[in-house]
Amino acid sequence: MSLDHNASLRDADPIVSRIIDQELRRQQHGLELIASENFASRAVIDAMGTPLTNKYAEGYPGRRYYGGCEVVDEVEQLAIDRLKQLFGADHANVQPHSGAQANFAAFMAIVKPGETIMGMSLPHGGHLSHGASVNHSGVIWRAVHYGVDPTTGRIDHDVVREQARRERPKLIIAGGSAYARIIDFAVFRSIADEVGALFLVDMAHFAGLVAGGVYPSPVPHAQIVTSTTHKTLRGPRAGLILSIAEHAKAIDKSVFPGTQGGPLEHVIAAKAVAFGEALTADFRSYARRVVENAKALADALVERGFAIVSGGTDTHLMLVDLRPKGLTGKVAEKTLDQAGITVNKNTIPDDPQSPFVTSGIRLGTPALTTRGMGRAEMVRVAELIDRTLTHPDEATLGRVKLEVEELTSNFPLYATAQPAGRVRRSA
Ligand code: DSN
Repeated sequence: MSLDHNASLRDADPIVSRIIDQELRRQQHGLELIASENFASRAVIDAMGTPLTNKYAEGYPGRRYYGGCEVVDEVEQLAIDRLKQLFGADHANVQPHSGAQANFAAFMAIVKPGETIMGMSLPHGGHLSHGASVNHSGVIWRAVHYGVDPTTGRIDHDVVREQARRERPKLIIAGGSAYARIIDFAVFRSIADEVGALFLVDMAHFAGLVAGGVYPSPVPHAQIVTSTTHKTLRGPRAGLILSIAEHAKAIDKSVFPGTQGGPLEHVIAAKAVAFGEALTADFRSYARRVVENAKALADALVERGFAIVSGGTDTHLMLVDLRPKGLTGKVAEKTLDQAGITVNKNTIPDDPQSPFVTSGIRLGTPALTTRGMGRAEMVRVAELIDRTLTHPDEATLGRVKLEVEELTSNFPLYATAQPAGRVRRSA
């Protein structure tokens, strides 16, 4: 370990350096199908690894509690401006450290503790931070949940309306982490208006698809929209909040000083880069290909006897019901991992198994699409998944792993990477 301030990571801390290199190699040589993951560009990663991490900047651009903020003011304002332009929002807060932080700050801004919030249930595809009992949001607020229709696997808006009329929530939340279909935001807003609730959309999963014009925007319908920045949006690991002008002050106060201290300006700089990327025509083409690939993967799996909840997907993700194959999500995740295919086990609606076992896996195409893979590769991926899960013996796992390496080597990732994960040296 060296304290030489100018030493490279490799020289200063070879242990951490080796671990980062190992993770880089894992990402380069594996098939990444986790629906919430993606590969940020070198530019995004570079922006994060900069001296902006050194700066305290509590407050907002032009209104800080520290001196020396004129430079980070510029980068934060740029991120705000690009984000507002990207989604056509009145107000943007780019400081939330994560999606869960964004949700907590947003809820605190508009709902009093003890009041009722209504979101999608976690086992039906919602999110922990939308009032799940194990999350503080389920303790601070009285949380009620809607699910999907057991036969269609889709949200039944009439059922949601009835439940809202009964429960009279102060906040209705749409969005989640494992729902593959387009959500009708106009209907949700009409339900919220009818019962006197505010409407919030958590677009963490599909934000990049909205930015790319292949998923309807929630911004014209919801008073508040939250998101992460690292999933389909392909930015750094972090969060954001958009709102109508009326809630701007309350949102800002709730993020800082309400729930966070100093903003991570190096991450905000990386958000600015990602929002700039998402404003390009190339990003629109990327978003379109993500959805095309997801449909191709779902179709190819169905052809091989897999069941997809709701019969398919409109987005970047799908939920595979493994019961017809006699497998659990836990076994499938572990087996695929051994073949270099990374997925996550996931509950399916009304899952008979526990969340640690599950009857499903969730698959997504944002990361493989970033590598440049297309529909032909999705058919190959479905075939590799099928082979692995049908014959999980050592010989098959070994052969599939070799084929995964061959496939991924045709779509290089961070190809000119420097040692220790430095994908390019910053000045
Ligand atoms: N954990 C994320 C996901 O995988 O969808 C949601 O926050």
